[in-house]
This record gives sequence, C-alpha cells and structure tokens, in this order.
Amino acid sequence: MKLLTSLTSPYGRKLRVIAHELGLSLKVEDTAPMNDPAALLAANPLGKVPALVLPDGSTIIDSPVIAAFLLASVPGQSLMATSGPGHWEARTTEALADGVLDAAIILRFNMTQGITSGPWVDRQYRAIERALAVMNGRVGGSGFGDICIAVACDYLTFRFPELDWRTHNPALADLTDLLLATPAFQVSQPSA
Ligand SMILES: N[C@@H](CCC(=O)N[C@@H](CS)C(=O)NCC(=O)O)C(=O)O
Repeated sequence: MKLLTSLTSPYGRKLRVIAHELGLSLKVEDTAPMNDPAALLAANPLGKVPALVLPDGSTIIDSPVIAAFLLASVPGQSLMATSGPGHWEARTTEALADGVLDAAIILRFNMTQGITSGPWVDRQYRAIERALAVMNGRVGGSGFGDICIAVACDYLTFRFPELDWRTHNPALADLTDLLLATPAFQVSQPSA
C-alpha cells in the first residue's frame, strides 16, 4: 500500500501513526499537493493528500475513510471499537480533531495571502478553541481518538507556536506529550 502525502500533512501523519500502531506496512510517497502532481490527481481528482493507493491500483481518499480502511484491515485491532457507542465516540473525536486541522489549514492559506484578521479568521480561531475544550474532556476515550487528538495538537504547535492551547487544556497537553514520545509519532514528525 502506498500513501501519497506530504511529510507535513497532519492528516497523513494520523494515518502513518495508525498504520504503525496496527503493524501495517505503508510506503509513504512524499507528495506536494499544491504542485498538482499527475500521480496525485490520478489518485484523487480533488488534488488533496493523503490518498491511499492499493496494490491493485485502486485508491481510497480522505483521511477518515482511509483510517477506517486501515482499521478494517486488521481484524481484532484494539485502537477502536468496531461498533456501538465507543465506535461513534471515537469517530466523532476524529471529526473534532480533523475539524481543528481544517480550521488551522484555512488560517494557513489565508496567511499566505496576507489575510491575518477579519471575521472569517476569527471564526476559525473560535472553532479551534471550542473544539480543543471539548477534546480535552474526551482524552482516553479510545486509542484511535487519542492519536487523532495528539496529531491535531502537535500540528498547532508546529504551525502556530504562538497559540497557547496547553494552558486551558491540561489533558490535551499530557496526552500529546505522552504520545509524542512513542515510536509511531517520532518517525512521523513533520519536517518543514
Ligand atoms: N478532509 C481531507 C483534508 C485533506 C487536506 O486538506 N489536505 C491538504 C494538505 S494537509 C491538501 O492536500 N491541500 C491541498 C488543497 O486543498 O488543494 C482529509 O482528511 O484527508
């Protein structure tokens, strides 16, 4: 299996950590989405990373879908319940963490165009703040949810070092510090 992703994509990192924890081998192909490489557009017409290319050439796109595929590839995995309330709680935690990333990436794209203030920018910061507070109360719900949370928090540290998300969210801070020390997070550290 080949994962097309940039080495800084937090969505890609989420999948690399999950694959590592599941013991799945994933070949990572460094892919810069903004250059519209042909291999990426063939895998994902939306031009976004990550995209997973399977041995038969078929593709799976969008990190929650790819994550679900990876989990389903390992029967008996212990990262997430496969049904019931625990399953939906973990997936909702993923949606919260991904939503933090979506807002952070909007902010980054705006910054590259010199837009650093205004109602649309403020809205993203407010969404991040609210989601972090909710995620702070969801730590420990599942291994999968915890990975999603720590990936999002570490992305904030990476791209928004001035944003103090730790002070008001001590459970997020403790979880992120704990998971950053694990081999899966170590080998998937974003390289600028
Ligand atoms: N919902 C998607 C979001 C993926 C995404 O936004 N990826 C960014 C890079 S981190 C990207 O490829 N951006 C290029 C673009 O939006 O054209 C997922 O979870 O995979």
